[in-house]
Amino acid sequence: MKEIINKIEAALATYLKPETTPHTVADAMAYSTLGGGKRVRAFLTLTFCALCGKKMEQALPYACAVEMIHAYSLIHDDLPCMDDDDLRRGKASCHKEFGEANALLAGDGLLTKAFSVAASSFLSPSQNIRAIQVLSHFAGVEGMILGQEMDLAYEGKKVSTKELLQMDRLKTGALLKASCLLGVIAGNGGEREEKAALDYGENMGLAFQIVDDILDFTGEEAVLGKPVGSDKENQKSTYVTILGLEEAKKSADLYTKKALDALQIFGEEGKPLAEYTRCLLNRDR
Ligand code: GRG
Repeated sequence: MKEIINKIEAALATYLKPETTPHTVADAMAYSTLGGGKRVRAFLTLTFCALCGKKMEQALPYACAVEMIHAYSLIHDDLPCMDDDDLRRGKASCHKEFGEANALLAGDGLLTKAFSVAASSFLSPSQNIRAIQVLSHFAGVEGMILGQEMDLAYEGKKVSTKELLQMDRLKTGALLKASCLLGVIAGNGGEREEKAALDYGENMGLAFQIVDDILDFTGEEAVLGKPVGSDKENQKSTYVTILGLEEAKKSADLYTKKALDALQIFGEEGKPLAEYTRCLLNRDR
């Protein structure tokens, strides 16, 4: 795993080399993207490519594109007009380090660059076009952005489990789903693999967000690298604030199990990803 993560870090660093564009916003983009984060999304892209029988390296541009979109979402999510968080990945959040306007631009820069990275990958033009469509659909106004809109609209309101589920599916699940699907596209997988990637991403995404909610309640700021208790402070609707800790844990178990079921089609080859998925359920950051 360490080897795979190193490949991702190295590829991201080549795309975000400050010397190619030496100015504050480029520095802010590199600051928020490099040297932090678990790289879950990029890891999924590379892994699904390998599960389709191809070298995982060929999915690196798509994996970096999805990590850039993720980094942009975190920068914007931390802004005072959103969650107003000062700490991210164990260091000052982007707007605390570079100022609000530069942080906004750094997010915009990462979002835009992600599409250029996907478009100029060495895969076929039809794969690149599909990858761009997938990224814009799942990260866009029908996906992650809509989820974030719901998150803001639900602040201070009592929401149903169904509404909560839909918000999480979009806010967090959509980009994770896209990460898996991008791996299948890079690996030239077929309908069967695409379906497995979507099923896995859907359920793993829900489990991932529920654990994120649990960590906001039970985690330690020093380990998490971001503030704890911010959901309660911001009157957010989460699995923990709505259903309580025990029910939240049960739901995370349930969706992890469903995610693992989706990997069955890969047989033995799917076992390392299954193990990784179980580790995510028990993560502390
Ligand atoms: C367009 C102004 C504007 C804002 C967009 C879309 C958006 C803001 C925010 C996305 C919503 C969001 C941040 C959801 C949380 C998803 C989540 C669980 C993030 C944490 O992911 P990890 O744990 O983080 O993978 P690391 O740091 O490990 O990469």
